Amino acid sequence: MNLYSLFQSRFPADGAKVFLQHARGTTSFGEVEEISGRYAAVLKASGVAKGDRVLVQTPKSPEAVLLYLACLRVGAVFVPLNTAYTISEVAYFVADAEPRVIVTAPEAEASFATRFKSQTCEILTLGARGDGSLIARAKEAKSDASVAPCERDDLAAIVYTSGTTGRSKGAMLTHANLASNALVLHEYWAWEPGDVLLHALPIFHVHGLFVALHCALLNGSSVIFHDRFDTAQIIRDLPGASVMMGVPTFYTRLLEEPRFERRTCRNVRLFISGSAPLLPETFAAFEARTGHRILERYGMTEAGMIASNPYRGERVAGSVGFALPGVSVRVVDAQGAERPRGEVGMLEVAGPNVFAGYWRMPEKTAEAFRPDGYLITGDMAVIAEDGRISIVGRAKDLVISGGLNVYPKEVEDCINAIPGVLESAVIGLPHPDYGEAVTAVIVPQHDAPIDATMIQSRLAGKLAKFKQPKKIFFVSELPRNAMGKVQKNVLRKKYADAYARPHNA
Ligand code: MLC
Ligand code: AMP
Repeated sequence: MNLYSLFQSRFPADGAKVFLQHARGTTSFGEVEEISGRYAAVLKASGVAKGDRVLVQTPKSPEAVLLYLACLRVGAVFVPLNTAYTISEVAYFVADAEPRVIVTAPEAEASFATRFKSQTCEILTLGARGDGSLIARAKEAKSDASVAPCERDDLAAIVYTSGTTGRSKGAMLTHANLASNALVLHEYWAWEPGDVLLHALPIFHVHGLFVALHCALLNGSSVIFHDRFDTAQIIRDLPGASVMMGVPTFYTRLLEEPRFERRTCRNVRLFISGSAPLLPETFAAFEARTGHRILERYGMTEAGMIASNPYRGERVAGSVGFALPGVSVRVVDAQGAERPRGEVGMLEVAGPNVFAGYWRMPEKTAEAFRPDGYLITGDMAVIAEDGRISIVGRAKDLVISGGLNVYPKEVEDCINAIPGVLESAVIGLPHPDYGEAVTAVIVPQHDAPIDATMIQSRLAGKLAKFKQPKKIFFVSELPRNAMGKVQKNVLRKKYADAYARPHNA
């Protein structure tokens, strides 16, 4: 079944019910049907057929949500990109995904047209205010009421995740992957009629796009739709919401604000956190301030949501709860042998939520799976006797900053290419706002006149801002083990307090 048909089957009978409530007005469920049908007609007129990729790098807007739904309706493969990516980064995704249509912001149209003129694809635009050529054409189009029939394995989206090798991989997610995960979460988190979701996450990642929006769509719920996370606006709108989802940074930022209090949360029944570890201190401080125990869940792009603390049972700080219904997990040793309960090992997962592999990378797909079909997550975990899971570390060299993944290898490659740099190591260090902050430790070539400002300016055009190091340290050599491997744990220890707040702050 097409995922859109599943949503459609749950839309409220009253088409006037508001789906998105946003700064420029509202979008009703009736308008979702009508306008996504118009966008679908525009996409088809641009030559998009089932299976074609539509690559989208636009600011967050209600229209961008409808564009996603339009892609589902056509059976096209939605390829969302972080708005922070530079055009050099986008060029990689365009070459890899070979989209039939690219949708970008109006202000980026000229540079996209120049850069991608050799591609056989059409460029449409969609701006933050609902402007752009997509919208202009949609106004002239007749809404296409059809929904492409889909098989289980048909792709709904390709979501790029960076890799430990520094090259991004496109995770292929099927209609069945997304539908199964959405249905399970909707049930597990006990969505109720009348629930209102406060949405401040970006919509280019699984958290904001799939986890949050799919639950609301399945519930026929209204969504208070913010274009970004802004603490003051959240405090203003939270009293009208019953569910909020966020990365841990959302919760630490709210706690920084004295105006955020129990009264602000008077109508909320559920706060959910994920995408990065929620510190037990944040969990405790949030409960003390609001009376709410944040429900932490765990997932990854390749598998959607994997585990969650229970809605009614005990929510334990530092634990991500239990494998979701229909999802199997196990912890294994370095050889892949299953470890007993209570022991640390690599977490592996299987189930209908697990993706169909990496786009055009069969060897990377093979490396990601065990022969029996379990996906190797790269996360280290313990499963207790009762099945409760705690994520205790990462085997993959990855930094998660404010819920955004940064692969050190990609940043190191860029730094090492700068003249005057001998080598570098990029690490994540504890940060009070972002959880972890990207940090570079650089060995200059002998007497090379390089400094942090010069390195930052060289990285600016190449890497998205969130991947750029927040601090840079220079050393004469990197610590290595007997095998010659850089000991990042030694560096993490040495610079552990680099972002610590002064005690009297
Ligand atoms: C923005 N900046 C960041 C950053 N976000 N730097 C490091 N880490 C981040 N996450 C940059 C900005 O470009 C800006 O640069 C400067 O840092 C300060 O910006 P800010 O005002 O702090 O940024 P803000 O816009 O407030 O964004 C912070 C944030 C945002 C945490 C609200 O990054 C965010 O919404 N994160 C959520 C990411 C997410 O959805 N992850 C889910 C992935 S799915 P300048 O130019 O000002 O110097 C997944 C699976 C799962 O992981 O389990 O869910
Ligand atoms: P992504 O590749 O962006 O989907 O990020 C997935 C990764 O985020 C996982 O493999 C984990 O390392 C991390 N992650 C997500 N949720 C949690 C959580 N609740 N606790 C710890 N790590 C998490």
